[in-house]
Amino acid sequence: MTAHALLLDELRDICGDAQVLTADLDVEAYSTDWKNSVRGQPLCVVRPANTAEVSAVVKACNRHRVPIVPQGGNTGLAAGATPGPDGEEVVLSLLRMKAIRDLDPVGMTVEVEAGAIVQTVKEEAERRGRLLPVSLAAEGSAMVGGIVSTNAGGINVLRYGMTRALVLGLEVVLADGTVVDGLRHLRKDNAGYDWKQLFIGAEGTLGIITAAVLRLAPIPRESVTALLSIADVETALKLFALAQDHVGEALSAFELISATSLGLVEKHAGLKSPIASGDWYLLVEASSSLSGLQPAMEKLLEAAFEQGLALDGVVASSRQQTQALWALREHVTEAEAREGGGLKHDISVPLRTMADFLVEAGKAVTAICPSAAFNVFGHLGDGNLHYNVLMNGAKEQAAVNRAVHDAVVRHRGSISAEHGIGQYRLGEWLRTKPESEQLLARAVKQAIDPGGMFNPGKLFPATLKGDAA
Ligand code: FAD
Ligand code: 2HG
Ligand code: ZN
Repeated sequence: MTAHALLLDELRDICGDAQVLTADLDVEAYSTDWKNSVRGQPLCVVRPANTAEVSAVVKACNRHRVPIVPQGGNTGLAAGATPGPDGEEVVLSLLRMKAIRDLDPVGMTVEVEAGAIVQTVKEEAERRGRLLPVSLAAEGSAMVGGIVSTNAGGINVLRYGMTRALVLGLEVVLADGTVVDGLRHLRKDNAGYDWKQLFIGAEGTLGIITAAVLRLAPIPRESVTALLSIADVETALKLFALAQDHVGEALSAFELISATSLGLVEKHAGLKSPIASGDWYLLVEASSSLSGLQPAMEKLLEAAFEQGLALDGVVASSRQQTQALWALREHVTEAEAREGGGLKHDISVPLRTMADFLVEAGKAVTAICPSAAFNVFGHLGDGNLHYNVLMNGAKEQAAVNRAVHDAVVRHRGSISAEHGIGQYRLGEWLRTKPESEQLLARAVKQAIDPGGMFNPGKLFPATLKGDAA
C-alpha cells in the first residue's frame, strides 16, 4: 500500500468514509478559488466534525508528511484556500464545525466553531439583541475561521475595526496535533504574549483555527444611509472630514464607488442608482444606539451642498431604500466577475495621498495598456480601495500589476489591505516587502510550523529576498 493510500485509510478511520472525498466530481468545488483563477488538485478533502477529529487528522497528515490546506467558505479573493496542482495536499474543510457554542448578551461575546457561516452567527446575535459587527458581501458563505484567518475587513471597519479587533479568544490545532485552548471571553488579558494575534490573518499557514470567541456590540437603534454624487476624490476626502465633524464616532461606513462600477452593476445586476451626474459616488452611513442621528445627517448633507462638495444626493427613508442603496455597492464584485477580465488590486495608502495615488497609478496603467478601464471602489474611509483594472485578459497584466504596486510602495501603502496574499500576490509580496519583514515572517513560520505542514506556497514563497540562489 502506498503512503497516500495508508493516509486515506487513516483519515477514513478518523472521520468516516463519507467525509473523505477523493472523486473528481466531489472535490471539484474545493479545488478552485472563488474567481476561478487558480485550479488545484487535492489528494483528498477531509471534513472533520469536531476539534478532536481535526487534531487526529493533523497528526495523521504530519506522520505521512502530507501538507494541509485549511478551507472555510472558499470565498477568499487571494486563492489562499486552493490546494497545489499535484495531488500532494489534503484540503481540510471546516464546514461541519458550525456550532454556536455560547452567546453572552451581557458580556457581549459569542463562542463559535470555525465553520459557522458569518451570516448565521449575525442572525443569532441579532435574535439575542446584539450585533456581530462585521459586514461583507460574502457573509452568506464566508465562515468564522475564514474571516479570522484573513483578518477580513468589509464596510464597517471605520466604526468597529477589522476582524482582529473582534477576536477575544481562539482555539487552534498546531502541526503536531496539539490543541491550544485560548477560548477566553476576556476583554483584558495581559498574561504573556498575545499569541492569537499571530493566527489572525495568517491565511492558514500556522495552524487550524477550530473555534473563536468574538466580541459583540449593541444593535444601533438608528441608522441613516445617504448616496451622494461628487466630482472627484479630493472632494470625497473633504466630505470625509465634514462627516467626521458632523456625526463623529457614529460614522459607520464611508464607501467610494466609481461611475464605472455603478455602470457594471446596472449592466449585470439590473440595479440603477437613484441619482446620476458624477464620476464618483459616496455611500455614507451613520448609526447609533442613541436617537438624534437623522438631524445630524441632514445637517451634514446641507453643509455638503452649501460648500459645493456634493453634486446630488439622496437619503434613504425606509429600510427598503437603505437596502436598495447598499445593493448597488454589494453587487460590484459579482458584476465585475460577470464582465470578466478584471485584474484585482486591494490597496491601501494614507488617506491624504489617495488622490495623488489615483492619478499616478492611472497614468502608469494607461501608459502600459491604453485600452484599460478602471473599476475602482471600496472602503475610502479606511484608506482602502479596490483598484481593479478591466483589461480583458490583455497580456500586460503583470506589468500593470507591478505599476499599481509601485505607486502603492511610493506612498508607503499596502498591496493588500484586507484580502491577503494567498497565492495571488505571492510574487508581488516578494518584490515589494522589505527584506527584514520577510525574514521576520519566516522566523514566525519556522517557530510555529517548522515542518511546513500548513498551506505551503501561500502568504510567502519558499525562497525569500536575500536567500542564496
Ligand atoms: P476561505 O476562502 O475558505 O479561506 C481564506 C483563507 O483562510 C485561506 O488561506 C484558508 O486557508 C484560510 N482558512 C480558512 N479557514 C481557516 C481555518 N479555520 N483555520 C485556518 N485557516 C483557515 N474580504 C474582505 O476583507 N472585505 C470585504 O468586503 C470582502 N467582500 C467580499 C465580497 C465577495 C463577493 C467575495 C466573493 C469575497 C469578499 N471578501 C471580502 C473576501 C472573503 O470573503 C473574505 O476574505 C473571507 O474572510 C473569507 O472567508 P472564507 O470562510 O470564505 O475563507
Ligand atoms: C468589497 O469590498 C470586497 O466589496 C471585494 O472586498 C472587492 O471585488 C473586489 O475586488
Ligand atoms: Zn473590500
